Amino acid sequence: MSMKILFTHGYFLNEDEKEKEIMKPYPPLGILYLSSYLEKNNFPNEIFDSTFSSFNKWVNYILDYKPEVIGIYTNLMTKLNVLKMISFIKTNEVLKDCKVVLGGPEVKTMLRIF
Ligand code: B12
Repeated sequence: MSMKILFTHGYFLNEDEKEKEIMKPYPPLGILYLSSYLEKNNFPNEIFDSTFSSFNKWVNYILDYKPEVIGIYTNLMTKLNVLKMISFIKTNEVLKDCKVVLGGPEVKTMLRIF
């Protein structure tokens, strides 16, 4: 039986006034690479791209999918949302066995928090 792996990030375009003016959002390349690499090596996985979504929709998705491992891309802009995501996961009974793995350029400061 394969593990339920989910990749996600904490960027919500709707919270980014500057980017809403420019409207040239970028795909989450890092997690897309990881996802395709794992898939190629027989680890099926899902991606929740939060860009056009909201925190509430993210919550509903997580509760429905119930990942066993969740990999979250973390950068300077998104780290507060990522902290919110982690604390949601860690305080939810349904997700109590879910392992959280962080990656991306802002992991070091997160280590100081935990
Ligand atoms: C292209 C780029 C941009 C583009 C596109 C941004 C985008 N949203 O995609 C533009 C020019 C728009 C941009 C803007 C900004 N950027 Co920029 N950008 C980059 C750059 C040069 C490359 C990013 C990239 O696509 N890398 C390729 C992908 C494949 O790599 P990756 O995402 O890092 O993922 C790899 C690993 O990190 C890891 N990984 C990623 N996620 C996960 C998850 C898990 C679970 C695991 C295990 C591993 C993992 O594996 C991946 C594959 O190897 C980097 C510098 C760099 N060389 O990395 C800066 C960088 C990411 N940017 C940075 C910053 C600060 C910004 C701005 C805030 C600048 C500003 N003041 O406006 C804005 C933010 C805009 C936004 N809305 O996000 C900083 C982030 C610093 C930080 N601590 O978070 C960086 C690191 C540059 C730097 N050294 O300062 N940026």
